[in-house]
Order: sequence, then C-alpha cells, then structure tokens
Amino acid sequence: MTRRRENEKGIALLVTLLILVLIVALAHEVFRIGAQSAQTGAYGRDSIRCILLAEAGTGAARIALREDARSNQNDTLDEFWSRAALPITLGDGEVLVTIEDEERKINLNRIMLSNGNAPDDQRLAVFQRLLDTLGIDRAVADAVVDWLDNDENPRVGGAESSYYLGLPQPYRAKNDLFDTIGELRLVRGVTAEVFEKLLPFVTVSSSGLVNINTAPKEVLMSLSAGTDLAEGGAIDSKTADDIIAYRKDHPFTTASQIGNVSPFLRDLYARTLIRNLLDVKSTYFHTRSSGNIGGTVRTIDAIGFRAGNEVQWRFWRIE
Ligand SMILES: [Ca+2]
Ligand SMILES: [Ca+2]
Repeated sequence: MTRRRENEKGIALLVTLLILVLIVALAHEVFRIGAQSAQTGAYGRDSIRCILLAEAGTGAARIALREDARSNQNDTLDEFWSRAALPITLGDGEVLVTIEDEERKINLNRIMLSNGNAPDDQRLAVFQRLLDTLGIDRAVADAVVDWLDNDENPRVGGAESSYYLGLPQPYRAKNDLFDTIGELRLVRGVTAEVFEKLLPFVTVSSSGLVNINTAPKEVLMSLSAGTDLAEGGAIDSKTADDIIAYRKDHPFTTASQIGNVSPFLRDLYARTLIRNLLDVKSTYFHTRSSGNIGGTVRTIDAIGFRAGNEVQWRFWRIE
C-alpha cells in the first residue's frame, strides 16, 4: 500500500475513533449537564460541553497513538497522529486536536548529569548552539545550569538564589529539574520574548534523545556540538535542509541511516558522539484538544507518555 493511502486510511481511522469517543462522552453529558446547568447557566453549560468535547478529542488522540505503536516502530511527521485531520463538527460544536512529539525538541533537564551537580558538556553545548541559532545570549545556558544544579555557586553568566532573592518578587533557585516548561520563565534572562522563541524547540518531558524524523531545522543544527565540532564539523543550515528533504521520502528507521543523507553525515555519525543524541521514535506526546461551541472554547493541554502500546497522561491542564 502506498504511504498516501496509508495516511488516508489513518485519517479515516482517527475520525472514526474520535466519533466513537464523542458518542461515549455525549452519553455522559446528558447526565452531567442536567445536574450542573441549573447552577451555571448558559455559558457554564456550553463551557462544560466544550470540556467534554476536548476530553473526547484527547481520548481519540490517545487511541491514535496506541494504534500507531501497534503498526510501526518509528515516528515521523507523515503519520496520521501528526497530521491536522480535524476539526470535526458534531452537532453545534466542533473539536480540534493537535499532537506533537516531544522528542523533536531538546530536553533541558538532560543538560544536568544524574548526580545533579555538573552539566553534561555535550548536551550543554547542544543547548548553547540552539541559543546561537535563535540569536539568544548564551548566558541563558549558564542560568539554566545554575537553576538545575544543586549548589548555590553561580557560573559566569549564570544566577543562583543570591540573584533571585534580590528581585522585587523574590524566590530561590530551584536547584532541581524542571517539572513544567513554564518554569523556564523564572530563569534569569528568559524574558517573555526569549521564552516564546525557545518554546518550539525545548522540552522538559522527553526520552532525552532527539527524533531525527520530527526535529525542526533549528534542533537538527544544534545536534553536533562540543568536541564534535572539532572532530567532525557542524550541521549547518544546508545540511539540516538536506536531512529534512531526505526524510520526506525516506523516513529513518534507524538513527545510523542519517549517514545515508550525505558522506559528511556518514562521517559525523561514525566519528563523533552525535550518535548518543539521536533516535527515530518518540515516547512523549503533547496533545492540545479544543472544544468549541458557538465561540465558547475550552482546551485540554496534556502530555502523554507512551510505553509499548500504552499511553499514560503525565500532565493535564484544562484551559
Ligand atoms: Ca509511529
Ligand atoms: Ca544551583
């Protein structure tokens, strides 16, 4: 079967699943709305119905991810979970679901070695290179390391509690891993503008490896770093474009296949530690599911961890 037909089949499957989950959710709705609408009025009723639609969309996303895990061992942008196949209209409402894997991004928590008091030099260099690519001051990397490491000794360019306690609204350096990506805003140098720039490219919930089937150009360009630059050279803009063009027709099923893109990449993979950073599959998936009824919109923002054919929610927020 061609990939196009597989995709059409996948999208049709996703729509079918969504409608099934919606039917179950709507059956519950009859009881829940009846109980709650007396207190909450028309807006509240629509709001509750929107949350139900969003729950159904999130449920459909979970089923789609489980189905994907049953059918293949890699994850690409061409798979049906990754495609914007929705919104689906149902009655007077609609639901829109998007799913992104987190392994397309750089995991900030993995900058720290597991002992908690020193950075992993290769991964720190990857993050520094991302900052360079995005035009952000490298001092942000030092401040992130200080935020994560368990001491109170600021690095050059970094910041510890001694800095944060002097702010108008004082707080202490966390000296531990990020629990949510939003915490990054607390780190010195991460202004609203810097945060928005970084957000598409950094995560705190992933395997720590980067999926070369899904990573955007900026992340691919960050991957060769540290001593690798001297040993093998950098993945420049052109090389990153070559990877993205190649994977459209040849999705990677093993990380070493990055060497099929060009002799330079074959050499880089063979000679440097870049191989310790790469994967072709994903384990954490960020879903956003929005229910919309007459302009009232409620969204469920969630991160699911997939192991085998199961997906467990690790983060769940109703907006
Ligand atoms: Ca897959
Ligand atoms: Ca610290």
